[in-house]
Amino acid sequence: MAAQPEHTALSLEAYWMPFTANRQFKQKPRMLARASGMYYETPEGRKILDGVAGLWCVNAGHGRKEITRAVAEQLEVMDYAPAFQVGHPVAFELANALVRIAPKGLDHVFFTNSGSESVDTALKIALAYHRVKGDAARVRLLGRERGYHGVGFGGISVGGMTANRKAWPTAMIPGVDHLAHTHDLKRNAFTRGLPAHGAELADDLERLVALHDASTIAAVIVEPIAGSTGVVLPPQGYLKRLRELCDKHGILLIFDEVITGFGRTGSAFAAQEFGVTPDLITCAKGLTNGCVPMGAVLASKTIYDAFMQGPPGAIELFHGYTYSAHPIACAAGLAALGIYEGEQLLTRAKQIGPVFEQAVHALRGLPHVIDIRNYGLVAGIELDPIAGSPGARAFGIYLKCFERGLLLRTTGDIIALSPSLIITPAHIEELFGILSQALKE
Ligand code: PXG
Repeated sequence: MAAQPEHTALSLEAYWMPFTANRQFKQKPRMLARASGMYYETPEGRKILDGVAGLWCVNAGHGRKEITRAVAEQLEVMDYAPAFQVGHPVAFELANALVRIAPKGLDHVFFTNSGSESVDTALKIALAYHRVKGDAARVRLLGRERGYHGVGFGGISVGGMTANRKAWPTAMIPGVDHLAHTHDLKRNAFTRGLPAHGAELADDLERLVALHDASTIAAVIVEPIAGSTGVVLPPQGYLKRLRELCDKHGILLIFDEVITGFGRTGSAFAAQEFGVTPDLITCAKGLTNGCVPMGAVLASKTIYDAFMQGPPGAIELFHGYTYSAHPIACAAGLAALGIYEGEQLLTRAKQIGPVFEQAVHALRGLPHVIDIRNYGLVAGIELDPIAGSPGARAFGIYLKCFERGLLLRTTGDIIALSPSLIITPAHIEELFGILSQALKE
């Protein structure tokens, strides 16, 4: 392997890092240089256990040679093909492969390059769908408090993350409203699996229908499990109730499965795990095992067919990206799906989940831990904030863990864990050994 440049010799100034405290980072950088299986390695050769599958995306573990080969071969055969008015076989193959693992009825795929683009695409499809059906008054989009749907203008508008709404208050697209969130520590703290209380919060949709009238509402978008705002699980029965209410009012239901897709919950998609089929699913991340940027929107036959009614020769959906279905991303996606299916990773969270659950709930009672919640291979550990310094407690743990060889994510004072689906009991022991030590101190 080629020698890695010493990060101390690198100028760090030019790169404006995303979602990062740039000045703090550049004072004391944390660099990753290599990755294999469950581990990263720093430029100095220190191993770091990856507790978050990169950023919820490397579901089959790092450095999968099957994907490397597929990408290299595709680059040799055809590096790029235009996405508009011509096709290439791998795009159709990947769409077919996705439909095979998708919830029944979601049988069409629109390709994007990220979760954010998937969200904006799904919202645009929802608006256009009602229009092509002659129901053009349905223009409102509903999200949920504490939702995260990426960083596009559509995504931050339906999202319920305060920091986004504060930074760009006038950039919100019009006609958006929000359901109440479902996070309820009083009733549900330290629940294993789905919380018992809160199905009735889905009825908040009735409040918005009463306010705006159903005839103006196009779609509701929610994450089946909210990730970025701190692992918020759906109360038992909540998603079913939301589906019923959407049906009652002719509103489309969109599941943002950017983090729950590709086996995180123990099924290919959370929709299958929770037995609720939305009209549209957004996904990204695990689609290519995080190797190549790619996202997708899965759409129902009803939605797709509604668009296929216009004059022949007319473009049915005026939308797409230069890199939609990029051949390299498609090759990576096909190889990733091949690994997921070949190694039964899409359901592996069901087998290893109980070990993970036991280990995470063993942190109960450690200093400042006010909640622990988990489902499949995702967990949230909520800490009591330091008065006047929200987020500081959890970020302190993050830094300590990094020094000791564990990569976590934190959001506010919530630690999120979302390891690759290949995690073993030995890795789980190592992960929670480091984390519990950091919490104890
Ligand atoms: N929807 C959901 C539900 C997401 O979690 C996006 C959309 C946007 O995807 P892109 O590919 O545009 O980033 C996401 C992204 C974290 C974290 O630490 C989560 C995300 C991104 C970065 C960090 O929780 N999710």
